[in-house]
Amino acid sequence: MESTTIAAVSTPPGVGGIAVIRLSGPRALEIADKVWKGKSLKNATSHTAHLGDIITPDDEVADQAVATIFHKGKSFTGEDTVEFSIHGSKWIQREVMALLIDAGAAPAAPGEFTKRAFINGRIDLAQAESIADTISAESRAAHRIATSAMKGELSRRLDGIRNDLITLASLLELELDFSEEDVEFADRNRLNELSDRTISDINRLRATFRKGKAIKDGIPTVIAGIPNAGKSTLLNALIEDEKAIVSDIPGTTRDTIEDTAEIGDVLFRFIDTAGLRDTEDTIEQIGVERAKTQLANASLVLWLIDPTTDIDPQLSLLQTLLPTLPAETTILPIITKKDLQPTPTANSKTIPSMIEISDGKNLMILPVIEISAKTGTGIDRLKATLTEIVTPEQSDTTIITNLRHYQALTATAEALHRIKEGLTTDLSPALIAQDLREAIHHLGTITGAITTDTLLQTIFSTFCIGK
Ligand SMILES: Nc1nc2c(ncn2[C@@H]2O[C@H](COP(=O)(O)OP(=O)(O)O)[C@@H](O)[C@H]2O)c(=O)[nH]1
Ligand SMILES: [Mg+2]
Repeated sequence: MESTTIAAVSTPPGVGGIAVIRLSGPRALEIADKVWKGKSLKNATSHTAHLGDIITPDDEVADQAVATIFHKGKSFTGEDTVEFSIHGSKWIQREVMALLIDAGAAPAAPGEFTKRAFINGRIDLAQAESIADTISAESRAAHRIATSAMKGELSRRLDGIRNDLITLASLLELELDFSEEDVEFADRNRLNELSDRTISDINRLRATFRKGKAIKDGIPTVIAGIPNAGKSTLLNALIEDEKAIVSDIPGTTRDTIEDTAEIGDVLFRFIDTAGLRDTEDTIEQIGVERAKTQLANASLVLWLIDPTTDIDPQLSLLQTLLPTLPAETTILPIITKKDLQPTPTANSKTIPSMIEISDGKNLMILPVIEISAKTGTGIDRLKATLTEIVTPEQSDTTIITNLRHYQALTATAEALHRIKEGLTTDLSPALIAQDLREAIHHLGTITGAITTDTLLQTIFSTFCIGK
């Protein structure tokens, strides 16, 4: 149990209608009373709010405020907590903080309230991390994933897996104690079965990471194609702003331009790129290289095809780029400028409804979406398609978005694979038990059943002050 009482402004820096200062620790009520004129806060019931004045030691009123009381064991941190809602001027915030510190409180470190909630057993580590994710969520989908983890869904799933492993480990340990007598307490088939089940459970979770992270940060969606295909016009239409310069001069966009938009609950990070072509202009060349780097990290590629000029070279260019894209990347071919008369090839005046591209091994047949970013035709249809592609399967609500969790799951799976291998090679129970302990350890680091000071320091130092 911490002995200090900490205080911090929990609302964002700057001026607001009100600001909230939190005070948490064994002396919270006593310190609060020192700066308070009104009903005694120490004698107040938990979960009650009180109007009063915050006063200086000279009895001068610093602000009129509302104090909300939460008693030890019933508060977020698990400690006695007072939340002062004060007027949100910068001066009042500074003044009230100074008064609380004079009265015996210490300024809270980043994430210290949440860290105390963890240390006092109110939440586990994965839940604590998801609080930070909830605060930074920029779309309904990211928020949904974070709150599900915050409520403990991920933790419950991991605890279930870990408990199974612990049961088996204790049977194996028992066997080691009786090693003279050649008994088998831990059924090898069961151990093998459990390893299989756990590995596939863990792999299911691991498989959600890429998508989970993309949902959290915004799905990287690269808009690419030849110069003048209409990329910047489409970016502006999708983000509903005039962020990128549009002109009929090929090579106008020479750097990548990014912005996000929430479409159907999901945040997309749209990246407008320089048109791909061989160019003598050195700055444009750098832009083309940057476009290629973006493509190499894309979840989605909107490949824009200009139908007012021959489309065949535009399709071959896509084909050439295909091997540089991640295997999971989804490509959406989009024919632009639907409002204009197309001349797609020398021989044909009609637009194909499907295009075929091949990466050398597999032939992909992709449906074509036609749009006019200028008139808005097809933009809703494109948005609907984007949402369809990325909406997470409803069947699996537990999604990993945190690299630390992903790495711990990977290490757990590796230890389980060693167990399986050990079972087939009749490895000694002592060594199998060792791998099992390792699997349990790695899994435990996610929820914080196993932690170190350094780990806690790393996690909570990324939080903001006041959380
Ligand atoms: N008529 C028409 N012109 C378009 C459309 N989209 C883009 N353009 C024009 O095509 C030119 C190139 O557009 P821009 O977005 O800068 O292309 P980028 O080089 O691919 O970024 C500009 O003159 C745009 O106004 C469209 O849907 N219809
Ligand atoms: Mg452009």
